[in-house]
Amino acid sequence: VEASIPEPQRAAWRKFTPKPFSTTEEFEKETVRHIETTLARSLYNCDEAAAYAGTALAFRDRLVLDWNKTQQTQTFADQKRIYYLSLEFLMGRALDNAMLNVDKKDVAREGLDDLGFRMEDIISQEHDAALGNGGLGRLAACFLDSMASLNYPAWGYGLRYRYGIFKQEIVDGYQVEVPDYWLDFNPWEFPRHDITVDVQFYGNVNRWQDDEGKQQSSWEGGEIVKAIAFDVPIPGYKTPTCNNLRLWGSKAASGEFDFQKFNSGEYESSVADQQRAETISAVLYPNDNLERGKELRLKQQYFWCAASLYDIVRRFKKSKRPWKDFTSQVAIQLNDTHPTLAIPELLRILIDIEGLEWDEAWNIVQKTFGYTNHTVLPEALEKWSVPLMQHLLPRHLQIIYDINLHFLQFVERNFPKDREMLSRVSIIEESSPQMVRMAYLALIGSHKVNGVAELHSDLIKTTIFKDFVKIYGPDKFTNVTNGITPRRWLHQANPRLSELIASKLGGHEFLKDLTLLHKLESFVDEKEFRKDFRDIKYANKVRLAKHIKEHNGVTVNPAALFDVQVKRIHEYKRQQLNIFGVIHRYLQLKSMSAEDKKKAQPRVSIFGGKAAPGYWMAKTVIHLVNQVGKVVNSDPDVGDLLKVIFLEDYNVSKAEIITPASDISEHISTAGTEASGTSNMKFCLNGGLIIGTCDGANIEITREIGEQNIFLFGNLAEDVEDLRHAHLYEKYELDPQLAKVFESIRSGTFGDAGQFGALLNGIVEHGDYYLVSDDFASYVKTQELIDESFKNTEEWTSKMILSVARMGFFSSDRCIDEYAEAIWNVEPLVPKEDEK
Ligand code: KOT
Repeated sequence: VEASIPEPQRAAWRKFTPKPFSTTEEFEKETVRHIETTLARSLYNCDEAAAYAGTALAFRDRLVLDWNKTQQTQTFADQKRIYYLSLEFLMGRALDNAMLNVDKKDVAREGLDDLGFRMEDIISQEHDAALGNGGLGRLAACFLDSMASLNYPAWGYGLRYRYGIFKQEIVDGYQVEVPDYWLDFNPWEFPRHDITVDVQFYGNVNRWQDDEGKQQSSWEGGEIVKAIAFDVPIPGYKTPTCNNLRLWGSKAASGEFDFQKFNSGEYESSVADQQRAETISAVLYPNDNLERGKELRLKQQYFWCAASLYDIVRRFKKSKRPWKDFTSQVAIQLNDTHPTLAIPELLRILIDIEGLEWDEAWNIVQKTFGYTNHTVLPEALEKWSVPLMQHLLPRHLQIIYDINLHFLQFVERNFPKDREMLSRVSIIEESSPQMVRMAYLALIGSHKVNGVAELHSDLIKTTIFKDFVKIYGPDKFTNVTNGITPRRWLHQANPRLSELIASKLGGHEFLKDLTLLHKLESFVDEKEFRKDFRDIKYANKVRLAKHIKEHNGVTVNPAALFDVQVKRIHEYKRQQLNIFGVIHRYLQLKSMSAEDKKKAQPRVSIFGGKAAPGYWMAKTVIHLVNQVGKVVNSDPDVGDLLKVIFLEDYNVSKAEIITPASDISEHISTAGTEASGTSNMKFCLNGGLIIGTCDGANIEITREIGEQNIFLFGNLAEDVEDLRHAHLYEKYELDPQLAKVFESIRSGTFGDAGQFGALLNGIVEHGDYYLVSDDFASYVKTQELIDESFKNTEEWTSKMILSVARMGFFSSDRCIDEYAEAIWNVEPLVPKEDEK
């Protein structure tokens, strides 16, 4: 308020408030101005990179105007805000999205054409913002899009990694990781050098009794690292709402200590301090569904939680409201357990700094937080060692002990006969060293816990959180099935399909209310519509075929069945099942008569995805896929009947090309392991059918689109435990067709068999934990069914159209409305014009 312009001067100010461009001419004027002044280039010196930069800056100006207005409205409205804390935001490119959201892509296309550039070339200049690993990070990005599009007052908080997820190169069939330095030119972030937070690490805790005899604690000493805010505008679709994503970067706090060092000739060591501080936000940990307990990761987590909470509390305190109002102003959602330290941090602020009593502080904390669980995989559940936490965050560890004490006393009172319960539910695991169970802490410190698909939300209640359902009752637990934003994953990635749908439904309203897609059902028998639909799918496949030709040097026939599995490489996602199925197909083709080959359905098997750098088994799978491709793609016996492609460096912008081009995509995790999956939704929304297990959101997709429109196979989640047990303790026989596949690998058909020993032995000798053999026959049979179904073009077309028509439920807009209603208790707020 102190910095606002006095009333008498506001008239002059308002006279010059910039106006957003609207015509082609105005767009060109803004773009050329930016190229010639902001970028200091000219028409003699303007490549595609400069044209991208000029275009991005022109659109950025537009966003900023809405952004300012939105933030003003939110500040003055003084109503509850959502804070979405996520260590990952997998945003992808921003320009295309910005152009579509402000509904000016056609204007820009025309303008760029006038200036001598093609829209597609300009868009592809942009570097992906790849601050995430996979589904969890992309979900956060879809949620930001939906919250803005639905006008919810919401902020995202994350880390500004200097290096996002590594770039994947395939060298001799192996994955090689290359650093992803993405910040050379990033017009979408605004450094706020004036918005900083000092974050403390290490040190020790002083405890004393104050004059009234009350126990006090304070955290002293240690070191300070500075957090600097970088703000990214998040535009909503066809609405003036533009929310904020605040990413924290780390810098050394240049206090006197450094200054002294610097002046006393310790230049090098003062620079080293600087660099050490900056490493906190240097790199995204490249593990999906895996936690490795590294100290730097814990530092990242606290750094980001502390900076974000300081910021949230600072904003609340400006309102001059009493603390009891905090929960009517602030809702914080924890994206998995990564931000769980926000719980003890808020308690520390309220108790140590603001002087609240424990009970009042605890009450505020519990009402403020909601926790989303994304996985039940044991190796992904976060635990931090007590000694590490004692060292890095001594006061937080004490607070965690206090939370645990109160909690265990509560449990003891309610379950006096169940002594075992206490050790089972304790936040502290009594191992050596002791460990802090972050999921328990997140659950205890939140008022709601949600899973991300129905099966998953049921599973967490019967497995990892079983005791907690007894303790708190079932109402603390809820389900919010994941969704995706139809703006990026339909309108942007598949503009022709979006247009076709709009032509049938009388406009693009469905992009704001995806359930309107159901109206497509009435056109399912219309001949011309069916042809248009197929033509679009074909054109998208031609585009992907071109990409494959350029990047893999392999010619694929766009008329073949495109079978796609793109996602992080993980044993539980079972890319190995897919590639074994491909080998099975290859062996069949090799032994087929010329007559039979004529009847065979041509197929292109497309894989893509990154393996965590230390995950050997996943890297082996990548290698096997590439080796199989090498053999199959050059085998004249096979020709167009089978091609095997590994697409390098799968990321969001590549997904935008791949997703609209599938006939079938694979979502084939061992039942009960994939919490939801979200790419299943993307493919289906684009008229790609699914082969999948009864896992995650596949089950709800089946319910929505009808079981005749999806290809399900394999064992059920409820039988997995028994099967695993049987493998280990009863006589175990490999599936005979899979055995043939293994024979061919072992005989060296795909290169040095030694390379694949561990992969095969995991199945043959070590219990086949992911049930590859148990599901193989059913998988192969289902793939054969797909071949037959695909040959029947009319049948297939109906399946595609009905799938799209019935996918309305899976919009992330629906998710956000569910969170807003059941967890956050917040209302939308539409930005107002500054009153004149
Ligand atoms: C866990 C630890 C570190 C990094 C990522 C994870 C993680 C990712 N846990 N679950 N996920 C995925 O989240 C998606 C969004 O909810 C789900 O669709 C997917 O099934 C999870 O595997």
